[in-house]
Amino acid sequence: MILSGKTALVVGVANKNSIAWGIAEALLREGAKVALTYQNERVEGRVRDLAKSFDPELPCFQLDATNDEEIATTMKGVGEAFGGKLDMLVHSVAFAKKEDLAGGMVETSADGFKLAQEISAYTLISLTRGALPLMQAAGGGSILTLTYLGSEKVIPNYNVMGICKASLEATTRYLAWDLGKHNVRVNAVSAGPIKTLAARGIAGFSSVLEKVEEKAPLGRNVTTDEVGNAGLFLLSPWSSGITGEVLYVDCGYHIMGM
Ligand code: NAD
Ligand code: 0WE
Repeated sequence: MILSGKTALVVGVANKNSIAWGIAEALLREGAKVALTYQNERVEGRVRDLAKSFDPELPCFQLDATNDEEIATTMKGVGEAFGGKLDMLVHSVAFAKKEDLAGGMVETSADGFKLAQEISAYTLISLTRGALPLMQAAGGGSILTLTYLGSEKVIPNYNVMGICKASLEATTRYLAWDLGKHNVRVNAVSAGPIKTLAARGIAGFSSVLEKVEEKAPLGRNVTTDEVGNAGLFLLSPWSSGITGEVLYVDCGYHIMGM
């Protein structure tokens, strides 16, 4: 098992369909010790049940990623659970107001823009800063975030999230540059559309899935397991020469021009 003796903190599990859970499962399968966070009391029960289904001892922490105190408390708890060392961090967090994921881009409010950027891009910086001392203690680390094609091509209605994902991908590169000296790598997986909780509220999501089936070289949509395995690769020593990269896990959809 490639990850035996390694430790990971996974941020962004809401339920069993979450991409973050697919990544956590892959890490656990390869022998890693994993800690999870849940955003608030609303999802706490579900996340704790998922954690228990794997291991009753699996550490879980409440973490709203925009709350610096909760980041500090989480990192303290992770340090205590994992002997002061952390090898891997997964950032699988995004949010925009529902009204900003439909209609005209030109209607986007300053509040909606700032909120989406703070949650969907800035939290990669704040979580990385929180995890850095534990990764330095481990002699280095690997950080993974989740992005989407809407960062570089227009996907109608993805709107402000597309701008946030462009910002997130640039953040990935700048953090990779900054943290290389600590042997910490920072990469992103650009996943194809998947029917998760974050996709459920979105009008016309089924047509996005259908378009991929029609156009992608593999003629189908990607699964959470496939994203989990690609995430595992970028988090593990198998990718030790890769940093600042965006890896597409989308059944090839993004290569098509028509
Ligand atoms: P999901 O709803 O399961 O996960 C989103 C997570 O973000 C939830 O666990 C939620 O609790 C968390 N979150 C939101 N605001 C937060 C905050 N302030 N603090 C802490 N956590 C917060 O949906 P998902 O599809 O698994 O999304 C995970 C990531 O994957 C997101 O970054 C999303 O943009 C990205 N992504 C999703 C798809 C897709 O089609 N589902 C495709 C590509 C990329
Ligand atoms: O990143 C995402 C979605 C993230 C997301 C989802 C929601 C739904 C509920 C962020 N904020 C919210 N806010 C809510 O209130 N994806 C990659 C999935 C997605 O969303 C789309 C897509 C795809 C794909 C929106 C329009 C078009 C395609």
